[in-house]
Amino acid sequence: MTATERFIQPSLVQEGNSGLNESQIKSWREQGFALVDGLLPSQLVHEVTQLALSRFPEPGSEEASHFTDFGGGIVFPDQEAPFNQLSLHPLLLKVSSQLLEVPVTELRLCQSDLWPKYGRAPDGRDDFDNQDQRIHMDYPNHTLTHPAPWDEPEAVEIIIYLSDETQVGGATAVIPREGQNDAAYAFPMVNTPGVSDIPWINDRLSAEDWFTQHRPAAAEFRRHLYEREVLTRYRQGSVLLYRHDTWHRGTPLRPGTIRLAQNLTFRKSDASWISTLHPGWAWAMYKPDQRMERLIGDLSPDQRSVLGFPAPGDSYWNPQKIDAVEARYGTFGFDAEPYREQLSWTGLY
Ligand SMILES: O=C(O)CCC(=O)C(=O)O
Ligand SMILES: [Fe+2]
Repeated sequence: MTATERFIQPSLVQEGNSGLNESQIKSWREQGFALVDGLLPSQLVHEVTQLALSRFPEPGSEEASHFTDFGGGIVFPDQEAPFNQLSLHPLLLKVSSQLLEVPVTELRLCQSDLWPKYGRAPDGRDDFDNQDQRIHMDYPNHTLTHPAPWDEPEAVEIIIYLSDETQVGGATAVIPREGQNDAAYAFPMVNTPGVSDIPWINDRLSAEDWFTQHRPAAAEFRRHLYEREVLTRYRQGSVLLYRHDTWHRGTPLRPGTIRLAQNLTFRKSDASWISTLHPGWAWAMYKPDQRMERLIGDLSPDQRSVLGFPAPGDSYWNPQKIDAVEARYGTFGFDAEPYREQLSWTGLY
């Protein structure tokens, strides 16, 4: 394959906010990913991009040269609304519900962070450098167990790109799964850093050196993975839908550039072994700016349920609890009606 053939272009989602089309769903279910465009409103994508650019160092600056790994990103819930709105955008919830085949109320947000990646020359990269990543799966730092068999997916992983690949490079490389008997995806999937006694190395050259020295058979297996890579030709607002058990990696950016990407995971509510990646809602409720409380007030009942807030009709609710929660959040615009309505429908009260 030539380099241009290895690039894949995003495909447009269905019109009228109807989410993914059949072939996008099939691509995610069978190959382990779908790269889509037109899902998210460009105005909101633009606002979040501007917000992020104002928070992170300029490319080429001394400060930027210290961003060689993760951390220091914007995490959910942020003090500014656009980031939170994008994290819980109804169309992200819709596509996750399409892919996992559960109602939105049975989804849980367990990651939303936005981080910058800066293009740098190849010299001086340490083991943890994220510029030229080793091929990997993401599950080792998300789940306490091992991903369930392929046809029982428990989570959707998402990258929202806020930059343009033709300007900054840094495509995500993905290995399309080729059917039930694809050796690359044979169960259990353990030839990835951070699993068993394989050290958590991020940099491609260091990681593959380690495999060559300590696990020659796995090194050979991984060499075949690299040969099968396809590259995402993303634009600003493109969305990569993938999985914790999809082989993939970040590839180098053009030196002197910045790439912004937001990573999210929605899991099924009963998959409690998939952990929330960042400090989470509880620490946010310790902030004097009351960002979490304001957010609870603003969200729809479906969006709240994705944070673990009981949905209307949940057996948690009774009139006393609804009154109490309304007393807590009423000043933030919380509307208790949908919760009351569903109570009366159950006929219990
Ligand atoms: O940078 C990318 O495109 C992918 C990043 C990634 O795979 C990761 O951080 O685990
Ligand atoms: Fe990854």
